[in-house]
Amino acid sequence: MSLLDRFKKREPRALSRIISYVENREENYRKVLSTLYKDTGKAYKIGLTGPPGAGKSTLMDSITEILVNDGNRVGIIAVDPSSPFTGGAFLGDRIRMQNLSSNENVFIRSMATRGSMGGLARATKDVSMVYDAYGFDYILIETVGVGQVELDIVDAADTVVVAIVPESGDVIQAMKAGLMEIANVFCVNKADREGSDRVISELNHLLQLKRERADWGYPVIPTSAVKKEGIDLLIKAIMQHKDYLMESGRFKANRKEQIRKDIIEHIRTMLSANIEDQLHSAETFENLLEDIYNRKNDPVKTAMELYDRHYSKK
Ligand SMILES: Nc1nc2c(ncn2[C@@H]2O[C@H](COP(=O)(O)OP(=O)(O)OP(=O)(O)O)[C@@H](O)[C@H]2O)c(=O)[nH]1
Ligand SMILES: [Mg+2]
Repeated sequence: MSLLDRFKKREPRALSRIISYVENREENYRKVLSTLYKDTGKAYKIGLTGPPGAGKSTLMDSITEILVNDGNRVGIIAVDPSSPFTGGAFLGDRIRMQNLSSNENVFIRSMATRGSMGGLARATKDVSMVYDAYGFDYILIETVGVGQVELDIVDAADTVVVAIVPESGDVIQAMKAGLMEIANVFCVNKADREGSDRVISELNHLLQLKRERADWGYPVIPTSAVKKEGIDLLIKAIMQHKDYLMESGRFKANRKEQIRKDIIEHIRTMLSANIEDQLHSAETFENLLEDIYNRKNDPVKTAMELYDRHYSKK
């Protein structure tokens, strides 16, 4: 049986192989993705982000448990842009998620920085597509909300949950990191600790204006991931957001916008991979460099001419 056949039969090892294949950008990986596309479109994607240590992995664990008990298949992507290899925090994540990883309806993949940061966001989207084709009902993407890459990653989700904790300054930190803009649902985790009421009212206050201007309520849900409290309400809020997206037509609009970005991103990656090859294979390139160095030509004009010759179809 071919790898793709085994994938279609939902063999976890085939899933692993295809993910690695796509992640490592192996030859023809685009063809594989393209073949899989027709089987996608059924999974709902939930992004979970927030400051380091907010309890995101613990939340994912509790959310997954409920979703799986309801008969869903769940694929998890844990992104750690700061870690160049799988270790440290991931080890903790793995131990935490041990119960789940032995469940046949749950699949967990950790992803660390590979090549460029943009590459990580791309790989996350590709893996999420593979998950979708495999037949997961929900795809959960965890990432630390600290930079643009993370924002790009959650941008590929349908519902974005931002988790913050009662530690002082967390709301302000979240605002600075741009998390307030991308959140659809807020979760104040570690609500078993002191100070959560203050954070909740701070958040509610900040969201007042946003709520008035929108037709979505931006709920704030207190949770305790370790005590498994409030998780059902958090899931309910996520499902309400899902319904809201579907009924308002925003789901389709958002997905089409994601597709648009995807196409442009694929083309951009192909072009930039190709551009150096093209230029270096041109015999005259060395002469061009010499001429530019000697001020007989200039880099801008050269770039425009080369672009016209290689890429623009008039
Ligand atoms: N008191 C309390 N502790 C919690 C709660 N949720 C998580 N923790 C603890 O907080 C620590 C960090 O939890 P993680 O789930 O690893 O947090 P994270 O956001 O995934 O962390 P990074 O991925 O490293 O950014 C762990 O020691 C958890 O046990 C909670 O609701 N209450
Ligand atoms: Mg984590």
